[in-house]
Formats: sequence, structure tokens, C-alpha cells
Amino acid sequence: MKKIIFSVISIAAMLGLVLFVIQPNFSAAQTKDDGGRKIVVFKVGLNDAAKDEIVRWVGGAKLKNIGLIGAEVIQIPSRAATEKLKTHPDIVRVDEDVEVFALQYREGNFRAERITRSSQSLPWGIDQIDAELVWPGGNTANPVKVGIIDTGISNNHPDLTANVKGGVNTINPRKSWNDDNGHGSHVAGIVAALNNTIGVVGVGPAADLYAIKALNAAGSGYLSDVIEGIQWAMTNGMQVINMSLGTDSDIQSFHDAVAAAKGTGVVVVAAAGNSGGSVIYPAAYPEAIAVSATDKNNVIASWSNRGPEIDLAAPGVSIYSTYKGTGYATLSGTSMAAPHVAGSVALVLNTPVGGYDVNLNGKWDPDEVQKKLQDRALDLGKTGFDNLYGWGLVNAYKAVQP
Ligand SMILES: [Ca+2]
Ligand SMILES: [Ca+2]
Ligand SMILES: [Ca+2]
Ligand SMILES: [Ca+2]
Repeated sequence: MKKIIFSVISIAAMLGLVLFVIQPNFSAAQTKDDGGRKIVVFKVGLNDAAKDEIVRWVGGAKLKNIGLIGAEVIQIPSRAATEKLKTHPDIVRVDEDVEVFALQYREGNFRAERITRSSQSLPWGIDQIDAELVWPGGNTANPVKVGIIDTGISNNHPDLTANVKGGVNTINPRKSWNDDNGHGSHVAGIVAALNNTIGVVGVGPAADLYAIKALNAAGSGYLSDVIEGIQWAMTNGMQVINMSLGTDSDIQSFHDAVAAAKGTGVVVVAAAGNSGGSVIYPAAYPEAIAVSATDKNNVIASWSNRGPEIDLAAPGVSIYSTYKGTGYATLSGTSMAAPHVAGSVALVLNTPVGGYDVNLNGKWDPDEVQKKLQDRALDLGKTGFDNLYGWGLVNAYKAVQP
């Protein structure tokens, strides 16, 4: 009798555990998995004809290939078709093609404050991380290639265009990578606005910028277009990728793409998010350098995301930089913090690797760059690593010293 009661309790306990584990995912699937765009990962080695046949089998329409992760983006007509697709033995996974967002912090009455100044000013963030102390030594991040995966970069900005060497529009490859929002141009200017007599100056004012337009005029886009942007960056020799964008959803395809980029030596920098909560994706992936946002007093912004995934902090409150067209604007967000780090990465890549060459291959690898930036950062908050500032405020000048 005792034994039977025990088994009943055990089974009940097991059922409870199973329900507990399954339920969160199940409810998420119910609300989101109703057809629409999916990132469909096929078994390795499957040929195109076989893939096409599977897509037809569920009444889907192929939108694009993402070879980097062995996937296709497919428009699926219904939830039932998605479930059917998942049962096919040649399908590894069906991921949601979630929406990703530019991480600009929008206050109550948000309006990009546009001011055009007659002479060049040194933005406070560039000064705070001591980038301006690096340039007199001859290091202006030239010709390090930095890919800005964002809303594009202005194609006619007098403070940017000499550094913009190319780009792509992954939303529609027949269309321009020109910025129709302003966010991407702002991020690009923080990395590498020109050191001349107008406007602003970036962290690495002679870095080569590449506009990878994956977000639309409203500052949002499909994850698949961002992943295609990562693929483009790898194919075109980017050394650094800045992603001032993110999503709350942890999608395996996104993680795989970021890991693949890092695996080929690309340094991936990402904004932590602006909800004041935990770090979002891709910043939360261990393969990305996650950046939180600080103000002029080196205090974390109340809205900056935080957590054990934060690697570094950088200026992100009231940052003046280039904007769409020929404009300038003051914006806030972890979107503005990440490019201070991406620019610092570009400066470090232009120095000898020296003692940081842990794997002794004679060149910088992403972990080595990150380690040096962390070692040379200004510790803030609690002594040593903490969840608000990571290893501290990035310092470009200290990071380029031997
Ligand atoms: Ca300074
Ligand atoms: Ca300038
Ligand atoms: Ca190395
Ligand atoms: Ca600290």
C-alpha cells in the first residue's frame, strides 16, 4: 500500500515537473506560431531540389537563402503547416523570424534634437573614453573595416561619406543602403565621423564603414535580414560588427550566426537593451561584447539593461552625432554605447597584439581584443566585475598602450 501511494505521488510530481517545464514554451508557441515568416534549418547536405520539394509540401514560399546557418526564410501559410514542416525528417529546426529593434531610448516626448554647429566639436562620449588621445600617435583606425548592421548610413553626409566604403540592403538587395531613419547614421558617426572642421568626430575617425541595412525606416526589421547582414559582413571581410539592435527572443539561428562570425575572427559588439531589465539578444550571447550605457558622471542610465552578460560600459546618454541626410542629432540608448566600444575595437586592431596573443597566431582574435579592452577599462561601481558596468568604462587610450 505504502509503495503504491509513493508511486502515485512520484508520478504526480513528475507530471507537475513536466508541465512546469513545458508550459512557458507551449504558451509562447500558441501565440506566435501561427504561420508567417520562419527561419527553416535543413539537414546538412540536402540539395536545393529537395528543399524546394519540402517547401511545396507545406504550401510555403521561399523568400531567401541564408547559407551561413544552412537555412531558408520561408513564408508559411498556417500554424498547421508549420507543425507539419517540423515533422519532416530533413528539417533540423523551424525558428521564428522575430522582429528586431534599433535600441534608441525614446523618452516621453521623443524628438531627435537636430542642431548643426559651424565648427567641429568633440562629443563628450569620445572625450570620456579618451579616443582623442589616441589619434596624435597616428592611429585613427584606418583601414579597419567596421560593419554597421542597422538602418543604413547616410550616403551624402559630409562628416561620414569619405569613410563609407560600401554596403548592402538585406531587406531588399535591389534597394539602397542609404539610411531612411537616422539611427544607423548616428551609430556610424560615433564609430567614425571624420576628423575635419565640421560637426563631430568619431572614436576611430578614419575607420572604413560599411552600411549593412537590415532595419527599415521605422527602426525595426526581421531577424533573418540581420542574420543575412552578419553573413554579408563575414563574406566581405568585416573585422568588427556593431549591432545596436536586439530582441527579447533567444533564437538559435541568431546565436549560431553570431558564433559563426566570432569563429572566423569577427569581433561582434552589441547593445544591452534599454528596458532596464536583463540583457537582450544578441548582446546576451557569450560570443558578443555586451555594452551597457553610462552618463557624463559615469553612472549607468536607469534604463540600461544589466546582468552577468555585460562586458563593458560606454557613454550612451545625450550623445551628439551624425544623422540621416546631412543632419546631426542628440540621442540616448545602449545603441549609442555599443559603437563607442566598436570604435575602440577598431583602434586596438590597429596595434600590435603583443602579449595578448594567447593562441600565439601573431594576430588579434576576438577574445584577445575583448580581454585587453576589459583589462584597460575604468572600473566603476562595485570593485571588479559587476552586473551594471561589466569590467568597466571602455578607455580607448589605455587600450592601445602596449
Ligand atoms: Ca578625454
Ligand atoms: Ca567632423
Ligand atoms: Ca591571436
Ligand atoms: Ca566594477
